[in-house]
Amino acid sequence: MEFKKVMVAGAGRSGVASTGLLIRNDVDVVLYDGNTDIDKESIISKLGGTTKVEIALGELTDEMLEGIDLFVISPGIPVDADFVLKVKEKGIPIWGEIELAYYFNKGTIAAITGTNGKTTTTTLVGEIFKNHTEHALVVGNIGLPFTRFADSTTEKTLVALEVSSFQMETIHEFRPHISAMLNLTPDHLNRHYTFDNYADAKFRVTENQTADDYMILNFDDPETMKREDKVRKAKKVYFSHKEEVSEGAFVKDGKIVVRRDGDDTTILDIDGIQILGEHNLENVLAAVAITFYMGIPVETIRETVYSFTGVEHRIEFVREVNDVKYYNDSKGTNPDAAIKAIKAMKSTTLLIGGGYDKDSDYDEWVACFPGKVRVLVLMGATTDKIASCCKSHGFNEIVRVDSLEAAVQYCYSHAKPGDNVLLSPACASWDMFKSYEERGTLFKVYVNGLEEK
Ligand code: UMA
Repeated sequence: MEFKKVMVAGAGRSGVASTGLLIRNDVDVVLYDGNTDIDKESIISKLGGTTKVEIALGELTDEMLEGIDLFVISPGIPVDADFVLKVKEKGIPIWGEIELAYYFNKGTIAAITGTNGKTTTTTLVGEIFKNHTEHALVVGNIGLPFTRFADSTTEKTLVALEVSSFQMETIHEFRPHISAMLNLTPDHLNRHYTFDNYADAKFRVTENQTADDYMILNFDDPETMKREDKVRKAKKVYFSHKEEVSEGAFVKDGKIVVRRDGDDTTILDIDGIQILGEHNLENVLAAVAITFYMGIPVETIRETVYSFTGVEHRIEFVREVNDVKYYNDSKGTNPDAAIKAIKAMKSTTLLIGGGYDKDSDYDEWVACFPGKVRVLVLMGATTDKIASCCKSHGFNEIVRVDSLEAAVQYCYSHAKPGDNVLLSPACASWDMFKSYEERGTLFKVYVNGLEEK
């Protein structure tokens, strides 16, 4: 590597994986984190007990930056944080984890972004890749850092990569062969400030693509299509469940068809899809388009879609207790995702919501409660904000609790036979939990502990 001494900022999943990659490739690394409570021993043990890393905690000083010729930042660190601006002023290049992984990568990448559906689509694309070749990787924002595996890729590797807006803010040369924009609704506005900034960050996924590459776009999503001229060189491919597109995947007579250069190929029957809801049909269409243009045989795509049952924490059925169904949608971390979960419920629902404040607007979410949500059980930092939004919509069935366990207990005591209990917070988890996975896993623990009456 052309860099001699690299500082990796953020000692979470992303930073630890980037540090490991650099150590494996004989680069000197300083792993930095602003949090002084971090246990150095546990980081070293995550890195396999290496002695080759220096760990620096607390305020970032000039001394710590001495000799550093590259700064790699984790997605959770804002690019306008004071210490990052200081690094920029010193003229040290700043890369995100995805750029670092790309530097080492030799495989062919399908990068999937958009506000919602990323994890389901990336997982399905990954399953299709895995059924086609033993050289498949499913990585990125999905929870497995790309840097953990980037240096073990070969020309044969197919990479299904979920990318977030945060990860796209810090790319330079990253160039996926296929990129996909699933949809755009406001999210992470506390970091990006405006919806346009957020959308621009996501569209950077195509900025280095060439005429040999493809960008897959959701034809039914107005905010995506409004910005399609951001696709400069890549060939544009669409997907739609509403109409026939000139190039790409669509639904015709109950089947998914791909039209490529004017030739139609029937891929599968939509009746064979097991994951429910219109949003999941969109995810399947996207996955079909991505894998078809990656050159995967139709039969592999079809068989994998037919056997795919969805991902953890996304409208995941947990259990039925006393004739009440419990669903874990901890991945419903923004209002748009949470609306989809409410719409997927077939009967009245006790909804558990609230969490970390990302400056979201909850109006549309609350507006879809009538006729669906009987009670909203609120917890977390956004409790007051959501409660006042409910009030302005005339929705008064609100209960406040101070823990997820209390929320589950309230629902258990008050649900009637035939009801659903849905954890779909419309907020990130970071005020009370480490991650949405931890929130969802705990929810399942509490639900699995409930007794039949
Ligand atoms: N930190 C600082 N200074 C700061 C902010 C954070 O030092 O100003 C430190 C924290 O003390 C902590 C570390 O940075 O030790 C945390 O790093 P991180 O927040 O980047 O978390 P990771 O565990 O590395 O996880 C990140 C992604 N997290 C975020 O984007 C917030 C994970 O996405 C991703 O799976 C992982 O890298 C692997 O690539 C999660 C996510 O919530 C799932 N993503 C958002 C979303 O999907 O909506 C974008």
